[in-house]
Amino acid sequence: MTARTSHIFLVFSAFVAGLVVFLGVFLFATGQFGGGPGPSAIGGPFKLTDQDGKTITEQNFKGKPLLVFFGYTHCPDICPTTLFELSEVLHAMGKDADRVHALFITVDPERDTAAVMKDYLSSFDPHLRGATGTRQEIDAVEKDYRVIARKVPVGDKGDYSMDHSALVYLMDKQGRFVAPFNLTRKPAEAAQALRKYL
Ligand SMILES: [Cu+2]
Repeated sequence: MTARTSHIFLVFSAFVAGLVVFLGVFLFATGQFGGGPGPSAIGGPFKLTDQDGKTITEQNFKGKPLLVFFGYTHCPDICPTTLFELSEVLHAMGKDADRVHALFITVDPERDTAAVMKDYLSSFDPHLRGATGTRQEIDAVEKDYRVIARKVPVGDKGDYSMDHSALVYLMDKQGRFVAPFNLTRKPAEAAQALRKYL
């Protein structure tokens, strides 16, 4: 091997090594490395019923960014506050609010029928849609979004409240999880952040 060809060989090897590292990082970042879904795999297919009684799936929400929030209509504090804040962000979006989806999924389908959800959501921004389903359907979507929710008995008349995690999930137009959506900022700021995903 002459000095010149060995130099070319070295440069070529460095290039291939760089390519392998790049490909490895790319596959890891896109979750294709190792076969299974990565730790960031939040979301996925679902089948639920909206507040009008119509069947909805994740396919109905593709093409627009989606804000998803899990809760229940009997919630005394976190849910109404969060839905109010979401409504303010949607209002701050102006006409662009038509270009996003916002979905409130109940963790209490036994009480939150489609009709109850519809009535409850009439107090909030009209872009907010509600989803309920069978216990199995709700369990499945909770699992996919890593939502923790459990019944807590209140009094002795069979009444209960729900302890539940209260993240708002931002999904992109393709239905992939982006990040938790921060509502602890001014609605106009949150709206500006959301516009990046239109
Ligand atoms: Cu709540």
